[in-house]
Parts: sequence; C-alpha cells; structure tokens
Amino acid sequence: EDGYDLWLRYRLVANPDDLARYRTAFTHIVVSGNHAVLRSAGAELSRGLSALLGRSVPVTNQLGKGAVVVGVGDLAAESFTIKRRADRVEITGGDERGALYGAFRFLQHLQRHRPLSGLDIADRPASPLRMLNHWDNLNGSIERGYAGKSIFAWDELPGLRERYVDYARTIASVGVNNTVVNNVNASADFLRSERLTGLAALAGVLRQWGLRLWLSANYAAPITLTADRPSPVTVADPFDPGVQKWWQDKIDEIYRLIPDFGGFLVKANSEGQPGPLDYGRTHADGANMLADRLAPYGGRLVWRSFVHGGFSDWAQYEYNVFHPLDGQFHENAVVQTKNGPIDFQVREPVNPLFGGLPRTNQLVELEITQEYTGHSTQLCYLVPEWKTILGFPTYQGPGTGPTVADIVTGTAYQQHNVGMAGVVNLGDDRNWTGYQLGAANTHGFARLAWNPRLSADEIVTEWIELTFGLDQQVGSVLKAIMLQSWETYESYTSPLGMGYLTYPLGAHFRPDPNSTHNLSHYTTSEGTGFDRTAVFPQLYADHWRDVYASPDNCPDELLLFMHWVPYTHRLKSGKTVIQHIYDSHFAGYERVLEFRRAWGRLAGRVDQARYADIAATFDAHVVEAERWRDTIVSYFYGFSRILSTGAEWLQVEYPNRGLLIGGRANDLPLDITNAFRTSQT
Ligand code: BDP
Repeated sequence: EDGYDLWLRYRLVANPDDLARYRTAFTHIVVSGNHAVLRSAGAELSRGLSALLGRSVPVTNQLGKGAVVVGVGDLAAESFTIKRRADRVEITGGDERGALYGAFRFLQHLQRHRPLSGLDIADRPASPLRMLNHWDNLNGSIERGYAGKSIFAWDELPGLRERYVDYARTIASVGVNNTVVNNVNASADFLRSERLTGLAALAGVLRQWGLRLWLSANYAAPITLTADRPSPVTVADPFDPGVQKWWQDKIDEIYRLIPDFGGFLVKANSEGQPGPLDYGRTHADGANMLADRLAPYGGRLVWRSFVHGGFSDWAQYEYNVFHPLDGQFHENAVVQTKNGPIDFQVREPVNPLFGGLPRTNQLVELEITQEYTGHSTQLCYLVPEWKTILGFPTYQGPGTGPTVADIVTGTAYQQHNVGMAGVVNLGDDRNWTGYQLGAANTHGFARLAWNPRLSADEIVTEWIELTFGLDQQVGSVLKAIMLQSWETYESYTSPLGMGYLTYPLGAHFRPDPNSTHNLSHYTTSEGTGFDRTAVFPQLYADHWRDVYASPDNCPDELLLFMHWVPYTHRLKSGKTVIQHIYDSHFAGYERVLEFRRAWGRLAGRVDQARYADIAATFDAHVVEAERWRDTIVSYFYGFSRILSTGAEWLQVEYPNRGLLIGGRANDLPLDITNAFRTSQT
C-alpha cells in the first residue's frame, strides 16, 4: 500500500457475511449501450467488483440473476439512480456521465460495506461546472505545487501514460466534469498547433471518463505565436480584427481536433499577465471576444477576477474592477472568483464579489493545493473552511441570502454556467498529493462541488472509509484530527484574520512576518492589524458592513483583517489581543503534538507503509508548527515587549536565538525558567 489508489481502493471485503451476500447478489455486469463512457463504467464495475469480491465479475451481455446493469434512462443530465430489483441492480444515468457517476457510487457503497437494502439511491450534482485547475507548466513544474512534477508529460504527447487513465478515473469518481490542464500563468505555447495535436490525445482519454479538457490561454498568444511570421499580429486588442481572426482560426482548429473542448481559462492583467486593459478595453470586452467565438461550439470562457493593485489594498481592488462590469459578460462567459478578497489565506472574509455580481455567471475558486495552508508537510483539511465559505449568507437579497452555495449552484440567480473550480494538488508523486492525507482535500472539494450541503463530518468519514477501510478506531481518531486541523493551522500561523505572514517568494509556507509588513498588517509597538474600515466593509450588504466596520461587532477571527487595534484590545473571550496571539500559537503547537500522539496510537491498525509515511508527516508538521509559533510569537513580542498577561503561558527568552518561546509554566525545564523567566503576570 503506497497510497496510489487513493479512494479508489478496492480491497477484498473482509467481513465474511457481507462478502457472501455481495457474491450472491453481483455476478456479472451488463452495459446497456455502446458509448465510450458507458464502457468505462462497465470496466470500472468489473475491476472494482472483481477486487472487492475476490473473484472475476465480468462484463457480459446476459441479463438474468446477479446482473449489475448500467445504462441511460429518462433522468436529468448527470444524475443517476441505483435501484435494487428482485434479481439485479440497475444503475441508470440521465446520460452516460450520470451512469458513470452511479457506477462509482455503487462501488463506494460496497467499499464501505453498506447493506444491500441501502441500494436505493438517487442523486444529482448541485453545480453544473465542477472543475479542476492545474497550475502545471510546460517544463513539468507546478506553480507552488507540492506533489512532485506535473502528471502530464507534455512533450510525450500524443504518447499516453497509463497514469492519465487513473487520473481521469479518480476525478470522475467524485463527479468532476471539467479540467484545465495548464497553469493560469499560461505559456502561449500550449496553443501551438503541434501541442494541440498532442493535447487532443489527452482529451481523448479524459473524454472516456466524462471529462472535458480546457486550456489556460495567454491573452497575448496571437502576438507570441505569430512573431516569426512575415506579417505578425502585433497587438492583443480584443477589438482588433486581426486579433479576432487569429483567435477565430485558433478556436476552429482546436474544435477540429477536440470536438468537446471545454474552453479557455484566462488570467488577464493580473500579476504581469497581458490582457485587454493594455489596449484600453475592459475585462468584459476581453472575455466576450473569446466567449463569442467559443459559443457556437458549446465552449465556455472562464475569466478570473483575481486582480490586485500591487501594494495598494488588495481587498478592495478586485471588487472595484469587477463590480462595475456586472451584466456585461456574455452568457457563456463565466467569472471565476477566489473565495476571499486576498489570496487563499487560512482565513479571509468571503469575497464581496459573491452577491456583488448578480448578473454574472460565477465560479468560486478554491485552493485545494495547500499553498498557504501547510504545503505537504502540515495536515490542513480544508472542507470545514470551504463549508463556512459556501454557507456564507451574503444578505444581498431576500432574507439573509443568497449564500455562496446558492450562487454557484445557480439557484440564486437561475444560472447554468456556474459552479466550483479547485486549484488542484495532484502531481506525479506516487501518492499523488505529496502526503498521504492531502488527497482528502481533493476528494472533499469534489464532493462539495457535487453537493455543498454535505457536512464536513460526512465527507471526511466517507474519505477515511474509502481510503483506510472501516476500522472504527482509525476512523474516529483520524476524523477528529482532520476536523480540527484547519483551525489548528490557523491558530499557530495567523489567528485573528491577519493572514499573509508567509515568506513571499518560492513556496508560501514558511513564516516571515517582516516581509509582509504593510501588506497584510501594520505592526507597531502599540498594536497591529490592518485598518480597512474606510472602504472595505461597505462592499458588503448593510448587515455585514455593520458587523465588519465595528471592532466590537467584528468576529474575533477576522478582527485584524478589518481593524488595527492596540495590543490591549479585549476580544470577545475577554483576553487581550496580544495574549490571544501568544496563547493561540502555543495551544496550536500543542494540538499538533496531540495529533502526532493520537496517530501513534494507531500503529498496527493501518498498513505499515502508509502508517509510517503519515507518522513522518506528523514529525515534520511538529517542526513547522514550532517554527511558526516561535517566529510569530517572537515577532509580536519584539514589537510589543508585552509578556504574558495571564498565567496560562509562561514566556521565556532564548537570548542566543533572539526568540521568545515558551510553554506551560510547569513543563519548562527549570534552568530555563529560572534563568530567563521574565514575567508571569
Ligand atoms: C497566488 C499564487 C500565484 C498564482 C496566483 C494566481 O501565489 O502563484 O499565480 O495566486 O492565482 O496565490 O493567479
């Protein structure tokens, strides 16, 4: 067991009663229809059932007793039912994709040893677009990626690797239906004719699993890709006829090669990327020019709203740029908005563009890859965070709604080109995500895109059972750890909503509060935080404006995002801000130690290699958490010179390290306490 199978782990059913029942009930598979996706469903059922039941369960064309029949019926697109008849099971999709999703759900049911009587299931996806965004570059690296290199060997295409099939199976098994295979900081090279031929082969693999391939497009591609021609295109102005013709030809070419091409994802006029603003046009002008050319083919154009103004306040910049464009994007143009107004920090308010663009199709962009949330060394299960985002009531409408989930499922404004995009953490590491528990986020993202109403508890339980089996102790220990891990990460990195305390270059996971000074916080000897009261709260509905604008109403977890406060400001808990910062970092670190201890008690209950891998991850996690704690606590001590104001934690200075660290008073070695004790009051 090395983790490669992820949650598609089909192991012989251990309980003899279940095994006997399943063996009688399922003897063969019948695929009713001849579509490639249905054949994939049949193949997966055969593979899964054969492994689960420990005997061959072939695809045949004999109905009769013991058949698992998969086909298409009169249901909504992408939906499915699983029904147990007297002598067979019927898995019916509203279309081939729905049938495939039903087949995977059926296998998951058996992987979890669920009773046959429970095999009466009807389900359908909540969001139409359930997308992955790869940040994979042409040279095989992954932007901020932590799971090895890209799974896609671009230069080998149209040669195909077996792993592409496993990739497609994995993401289709949880209902993903679209994938953008290259980085938003896009190389124009992806649109070269030679590349497209190769990509068509990849699209062919994905298609068999109900997945549409997309590309990130560089807006200046017409310039780059015609530079060596006798009469090159010299601008990328969306209103320029030469530019329009170039894109038209390119899009025609793509659809000749990839008839179900999903469309383009574009990052424009953001962080150095070219875009329509370079020519005095708007983001909507830029998006619509491409959208109009994709529309006849059924393609879509996804335009990112992630733009920020250098060192001016990021939080309001994006809203100021995009809010005035509401209603200007064409029907197949979709604006993709990061969950928060900054950049995937461990805690941010919900981006005010949710509810701020009621006449625009919108995708929420979540970061599955743990760029700012612990790399592949620190467990941070993000589903609880995503639940708070999706459940956020914007108050931009009747009652408290709509929520973000209402918007991205299309129910808020009756839209169809909406959904969820996840910056995905899959790489070519053997276990796909760089550490054994990272795939929980991949799975969780997809499950929420399918159904945002599922609870974090349900989703994590499902993932654990599919990935580690049904041992109850493993289940309960791991679940408790995972469900606490996000808030734990927050507590030892950046409590109270400060965020962005990471070293800004390279991997964004080590602490460096100095370099983000004045960008995410204004820390002085008197206090800290970021005073955003002048503008930012007003981007929200009145309800949230009033909550955020006042330091007394603002929830503690966002206090320093919205306000600059003196260290002695009292939180709702009664603690001072400085004391909370100290306590939270120490307590968070302690919790990581507890995670490691709890995992240690599972020795012998989890297969050896994965057990040891995870134990090693917790060792690394402890080291990183300690580094965060010491760096941030020292930083604030350095400015405030305020020592512990309560008895809970004792702070001691290590003069040689220039660091302030500590622990519970009784736990500290005597010599340290005696030599360096500075205050306990
Ligand atoms: C930031 C990443 C950067 C991405 C950018 C984006 O650090 O590498 O290119 O977001 O989303 O979080 O475009």
